[in-house]
Amino acid sequence: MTTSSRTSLLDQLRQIVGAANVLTTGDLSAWELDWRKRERGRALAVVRPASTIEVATVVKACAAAGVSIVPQGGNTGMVVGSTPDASGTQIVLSLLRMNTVRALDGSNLTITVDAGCVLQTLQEVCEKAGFLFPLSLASEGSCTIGGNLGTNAGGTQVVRYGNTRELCLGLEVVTAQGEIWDGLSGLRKDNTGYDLRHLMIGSEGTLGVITGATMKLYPLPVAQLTAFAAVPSLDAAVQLLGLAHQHLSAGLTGFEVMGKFALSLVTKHFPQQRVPFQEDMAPTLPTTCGSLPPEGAVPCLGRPGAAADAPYCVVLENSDQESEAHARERFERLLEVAMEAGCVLDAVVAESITQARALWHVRESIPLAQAQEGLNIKHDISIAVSRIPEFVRQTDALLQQAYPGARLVNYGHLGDGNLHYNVQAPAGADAEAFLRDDEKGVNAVVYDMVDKFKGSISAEHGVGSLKRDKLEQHKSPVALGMMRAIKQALDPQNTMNPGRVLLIK
Ligand code: FAD
Ligand code: 2HG
Ligand code: ZN
Repeated sequence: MTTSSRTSLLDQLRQIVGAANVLTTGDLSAWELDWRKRERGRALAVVRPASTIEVATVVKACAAAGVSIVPQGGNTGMVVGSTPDASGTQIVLSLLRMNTVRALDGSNLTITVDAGCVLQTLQEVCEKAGFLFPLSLASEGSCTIGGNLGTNAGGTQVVRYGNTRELCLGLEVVTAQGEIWDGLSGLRKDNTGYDLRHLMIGSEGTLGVITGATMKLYPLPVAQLTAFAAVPSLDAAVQLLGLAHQHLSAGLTGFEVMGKFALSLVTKHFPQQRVPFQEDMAPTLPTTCGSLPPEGAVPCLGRPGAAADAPYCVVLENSDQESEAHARERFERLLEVAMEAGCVLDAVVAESITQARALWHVRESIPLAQAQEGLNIKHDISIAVSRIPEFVRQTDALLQQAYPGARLVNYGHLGDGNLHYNVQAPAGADAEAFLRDDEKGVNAVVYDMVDKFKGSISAEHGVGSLKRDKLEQHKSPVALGMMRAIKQALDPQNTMNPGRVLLIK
């Protein structure tokens, strides 16, 4: 790009969104550095439109200049998909100024919002109006609904409500050519040919820019119960999941597993948090095994010290439309049966919303604790739930043999068969050197095992640029061919988030 065409494009962009919303100088790291601090890019400019028309006009101007666009929401993505490459030629299109709630239709059980709406804001607006918007991720204070749709985010309520895809009834999209597609129908039935909404969801900004969305709402649950249970093995956790499905049916809204080492990172980096069943608590507190402020102690259901050496813990949640008493009775019956069956060693059931939040907070703090511990290798994988224990046994053994001392941070959404099977450098080792020297080898071990167990190398975080090469190796050539044909048809100039998801030769 010549200097004069660059200047001319920047002038056009300033006219479209206002000079204050075209950032080219100063510290742009909030837009240029990914959340995991894996890669720092350099943008030609960060452009912040305030409306769909502005997005369309920006996209048209960039397409005419042959300049590529990286759509960005909260920049909390895990796979280096929302930051520019190092060329200094890409526009970061930040949707954060587009944060209006356009309409809430209580009878249709839908809400229509701008794509830059922060997830937590959306949850709060819905709750105030008496509805539940169930998508829930630890990054909800900064991720946006556009980013959630772009990645088809999962989170902690998928076992009951599905991924973001299942929660979406309509989209508004600016195409790679700068046209506006209004698909904000809010219809629950519409079989009029190819479903473009589902093509856009999970396309990580490579097919167009999502500017608005119509999402499903649910009634608020009458009662919500949360337990933190220590289990003797992953097999036991899977057995507990089966019992939870049987006893709670659609009331089961969350089922998360956490390995002992993952929990120890929370204790280490956030010592103010009380993690139930950590060694220093259970044996010394015979009737209370984790005091969760501010209400105080939560009674344990098991015998004193029963959970001291548990290799895994589970957070499970039961939401009910009937009374609190009914829900609690059912939930405690489940835990009793599970203890009799030997698949739960000990458990605590939160007695208030504050305690429930504290238990969830422990689970949600794991990625943050892991980031504090240092750079790490993440594997966001899915395997049939029934095969997860065997996968972990075999893969743990292979990794320990090839990379002695590597620390396995294993946790995730067991209810969905989705593990965050992450690897941290051996204690005391240089994390950067570990990633430089061993990331490829570690990935090869894990992803070959994922193939062997017929799993997926990306369950919920997407592909971005970090896993693009892995996709080439692990996805079928037929599937890749169809994906390339779609990309070619919708974005023939390859200006929408190029280099992400697919390698275009
Ligand atoms: P960004 O990071 O800005 O973008 C993500 C991708 O979507 C990029 O490819 C970008 O180009 C594209 N994109 C963004 N906006 C648009 C748009 N309007 N139109 C088209 N494309 C767009 N993910 C999960 O699935 N489950 C979890 O439980 C989970 N927990 C997390 C916990 C933490 C602490 C963190 C930091 C992240 C977590 N994530 C999780 C990952 C991340 O939060 C999600 O991927 C989220 O959906 C990204 O939203 P965002 O607005 O930050 O998107
Ligand atoms: C979670 O489930 C997120 O907490 C983040 O998906 C996972 O950091 C990770 O590996
Ligand atoms: Zn996750």
